[in-house]
Amino acid sequence: EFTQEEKQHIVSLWGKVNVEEIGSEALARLLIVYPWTQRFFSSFGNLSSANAILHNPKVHAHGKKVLTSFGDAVKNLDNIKATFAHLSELHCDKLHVDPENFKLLGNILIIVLGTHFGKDFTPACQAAWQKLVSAVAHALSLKYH
Ligand code: ZNH
Repeated sequence: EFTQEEKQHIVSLWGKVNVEEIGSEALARLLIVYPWTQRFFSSFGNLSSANAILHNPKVHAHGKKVLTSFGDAVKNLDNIKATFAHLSELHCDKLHVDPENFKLLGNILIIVLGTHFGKDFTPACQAAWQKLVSAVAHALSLKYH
């Protein structure tokens, strides 16, 4: 559960987020920092170097898609589990993504927000976002069986 103050931190920062820019950087960093995550994206073409990943148009498009979907959590802070129930099933049954990866992406997202927003990403703001990325990772893992 989020306090009013946490909700404010989350919503106000989200209002400044460019989902294309932050989403593509977060996914690219995931693939660079944790190279074993590349196995899920074998259809994305050239992922052979950090530079190739950073400039790969499919990585950009998918990063935007994932962060846009993440935005549904921001709009449904009181209802995150239900919001991601369907996507949890999809990632388990069809995509076979180990849920550990949701935690990795969440932490990478925090770092990208930190690099983009600098001092505006205050400790209190980070605390609220840290809670959010955990809640999303948890919600996405609930349908695993
Ligand atoms: Zn995911 C897909 C979301 C994480 C992997 N995804 C996807 C989609 C979405 C998402 C919306 C689309 C679906 C359809 O189509 O229907 N994700 C998401 C989110 C998150 C995620 C929200 C967190 C936050 N994912 C993730 C991770 C991984 C993944 C971490 C790994 C590493 N996904 C994936 C894949 C796919 C997806 C592989 C498919 C792609 C293609 O297209 O092929």
